[in-house]
Amino acid sequence: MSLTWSRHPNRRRLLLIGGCLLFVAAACGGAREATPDAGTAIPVYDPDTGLLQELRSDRDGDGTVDTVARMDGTRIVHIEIDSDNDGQVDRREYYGPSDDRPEGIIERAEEFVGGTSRIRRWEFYEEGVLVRVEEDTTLDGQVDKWEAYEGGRLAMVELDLTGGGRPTRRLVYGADGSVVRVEADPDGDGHFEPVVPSGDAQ
Ligand SMILES: [Ca+2]
Ligand SMILES: [Ca+2]
Ligand SMILES: [Ca+2]
Repeated sequence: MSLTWSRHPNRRRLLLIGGCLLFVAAACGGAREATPDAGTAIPVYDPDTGLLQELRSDRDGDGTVDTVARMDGTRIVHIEIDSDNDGQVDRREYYGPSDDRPEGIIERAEEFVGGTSRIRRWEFYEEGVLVRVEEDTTLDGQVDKWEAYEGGRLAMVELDLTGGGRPTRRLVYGADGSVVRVEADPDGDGHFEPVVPSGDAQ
């Protein structure tokens, strides 16, 4: 079973299940290596309480730990991922308790501007499924892109094209992933009007 990390919620779910099983396997084997083999995780225990504190894994198999799950016993508190191997955390996922999943369930995630603690992307989950994303694509500290998901599917993207701090353009997506409607609110009154393609204008 692999610990490969994925943006896909269903694959992430597999990661969690896999991580817990690997934890059990590693604990039974008494693994204490400084660097985990690809696809395995190193457990780190509190020396006083004996409780599991971290699961460290090498997601890309380059011999360096890049993914650390902070644990409260067998439950994940958060996962930190260094996706570009520069020693700085690029993404942090926060987990909460779940009746169905003893390892916990993802509630939200943050992605950082390279090498800093500034957040560029916020993800929000319900029942482990992505429902909403906010993003600062221009890296000026202000959200300028909003995504809404339905059943894990991208349903709508809103964009701030004027830098005013609110959406002025809206893209509505169909079930097949294509854009079915474009709307605009150029005067910022919160009322969006359909954008008529220039070739269709009378
Ligand atoms: Ca690595
Ligand atoms: Ca990094
Ligand atoms: Ca921005």
